[in-house]
Amino acid sequence: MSDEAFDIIGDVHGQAGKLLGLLKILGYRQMDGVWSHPEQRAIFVGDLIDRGPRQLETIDIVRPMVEAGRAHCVLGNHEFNAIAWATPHPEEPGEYLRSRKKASNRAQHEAFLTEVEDTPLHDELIAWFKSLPLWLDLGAIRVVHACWNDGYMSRRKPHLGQNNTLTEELVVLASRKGHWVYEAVEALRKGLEVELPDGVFFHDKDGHERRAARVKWWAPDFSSLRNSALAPRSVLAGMPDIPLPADPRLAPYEGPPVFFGHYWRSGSPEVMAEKFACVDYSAGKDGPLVAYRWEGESELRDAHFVSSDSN
Ligand SMILES: [Mn+2]
Repeated sequence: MSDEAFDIIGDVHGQAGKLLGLLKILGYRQMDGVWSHPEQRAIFVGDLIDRGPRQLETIDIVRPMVEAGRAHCVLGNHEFNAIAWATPHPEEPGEYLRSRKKASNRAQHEAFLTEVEDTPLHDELIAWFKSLPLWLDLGAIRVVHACWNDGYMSRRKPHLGQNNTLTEELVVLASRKGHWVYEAVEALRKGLEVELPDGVFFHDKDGHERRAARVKWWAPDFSSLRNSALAPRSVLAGMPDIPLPADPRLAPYEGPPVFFGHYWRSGSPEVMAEKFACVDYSAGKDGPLVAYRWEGESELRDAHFVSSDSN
């Protein structure tokens, strides 16, 4: 058991106003220019950037906290995309690991680019993103952006930099569809997707036929597709009631509580299960920024969530 206490803070997505509001509610104060708390340390689950109106201000709050040892921050899919956007493609001259030719790639990254493109700060921030760990295992708790998966993590561990960071080589491989590193990074940042048996499909909320389902990796068992698929209720109702195909990646989780972000939840914050709390309540859209105040408990409780105002 750790004698430390942590506030695990959800995806900020450039909403510096919500972040400042939440830090104040949590009792943080500026000390020598760094937001600090006498007893707590903060942990950010990633996705600091994109979407919101105050990108640099968000980083200017979080980065000094991390550098002063007042906070940890793990890498989110938006930071990963920012790295890939900024990294030249090794085999295609003029291209980048995340293609700049695709309008949707730029649109998703526009708020950040507007504030940093063509400035030296851009390179500096990309270097900082590369210093963020993919996951944190603090003994008494674990933190990852989207998905804790022991199999993927142990396979990647030997290839990672110190402190579970991406290496230059991994950034390239993680952008190569079909490579196992790509799949591992996708899973950790976005969640686990399972291929359905031949001929089995369902319709997603837009009516598209889907032959793979995203699963709740925190599910207590994976005996039924309907019980472990991550989908709106209306979609679940139309899913075939079949057992999930056997998949070595799907194993019931064993370990200390896991905190994560990523899932754009809404409504009143509540734990997913005894050991699992998602702290993303859509601050990037119109939701509040949410934190979970962890004070040593091994069974997580709804009453420990703290929310900012929604603006
Ligand atoms: Mn996010």
